[in-house]
Amino acid sequence: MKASAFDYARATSVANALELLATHGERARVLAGGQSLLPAMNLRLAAPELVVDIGELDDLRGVVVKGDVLTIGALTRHADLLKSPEIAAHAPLLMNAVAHVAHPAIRNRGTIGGSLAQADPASELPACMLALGTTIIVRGPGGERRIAADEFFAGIYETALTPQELLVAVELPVPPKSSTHYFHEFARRHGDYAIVGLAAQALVRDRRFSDLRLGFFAVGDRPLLAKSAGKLIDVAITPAVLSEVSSALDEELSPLEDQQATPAMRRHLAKVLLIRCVSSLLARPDLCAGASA
Ligand SMILES: Cc1cc2nc3c(=O)[nH]c(=O)nc-3n(C[C@H](O)[C@H](O)[C@@H](O)COP(=O)(O)OP(=O)(O)OC[C@H]3O[C@@H](n4cnc5c(N)ncnc54)[C@H](O)[C@@H]3O)c2cc1C
Repeated sequence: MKASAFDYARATSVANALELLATHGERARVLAGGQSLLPAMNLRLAAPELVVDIGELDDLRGVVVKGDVLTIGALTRHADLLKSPEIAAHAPLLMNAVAHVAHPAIRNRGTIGGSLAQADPASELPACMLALGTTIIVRGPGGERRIAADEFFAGIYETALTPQELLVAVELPVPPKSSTHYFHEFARRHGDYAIVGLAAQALVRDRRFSDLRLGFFAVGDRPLLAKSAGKLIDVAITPAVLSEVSSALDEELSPLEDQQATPAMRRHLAKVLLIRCVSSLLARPDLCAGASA
């Protein structure tokens, strides 16, 4: 199938993109890498009257570290994240996660801003943003808004963005050198969307967590920052504690049914991931053997 007819405008600046979006509102759609928008248009799941191409706005591209803040421009491609020394040094979780986003051809075009604005609940990067405590920076007719990642994702393909707004960057606090991370997803084949996945960032002292952020994906209509993680902070982790946290996590999940898995299977896999994650972050294989999923 082919997309229905649409007008095309190549934005010459962020201000120009915002003008176009302000004038055309819901009839316009932003085009970044096109890896989600163009298939949706070809399938007639999206039919914008105007496509605003921001692909040449180079000031929205790149990774910068200033003090203890890492800023990633919205147009930074997945492939750029994989190659960035700043990401390798300060946000290795992202590097692990991006390797699971689709395939090289898609990663060469797809952008971080596009992935977050698309808000697919099975996407890797939104869950990473929760785990990393990211702030999402958005510009619109009223100026700039800074939105915490856990308030940005509002449902399947839904975010806090209005049709007049542009996601311009994300800001991550640079994690302490001693912090550690975990990423894993269950997928039918490498590069497929996850059946269930987990992106985690932690601080471990004396074999206890002093901080632990668990970003689950494909477990509901949006990525989930698990509150149950709080029960693992500053306590000795035993199989019994882990089992209690697994049960609490179950309450937080609202998995959806699709062709890949039932809600029961997703709940089970999320608990398996939780236990493997904790065991791996604490370097305690005994927890995997001792705790039941
Ligand atoms: C075969 C295939 C497999 C895929 N597998 C995965 C996968 O495993 N994991 C995964 O996460 N994704 C996957 N994707 C989806 C895609 O790679 C991502 O959603 C992402 O790369 C899209 O980024 P983009 O720059 O191409 O966004 P676009 O397609 O250009 O835009 C996506 C949406 O975001 C909006 N948008 C884009 N940029 C902005 C901005 N700066 N401000 C406001 N709105 C904006 C657009 O209007 C559109 O609604 C897959 C896609 C394909 C075709």
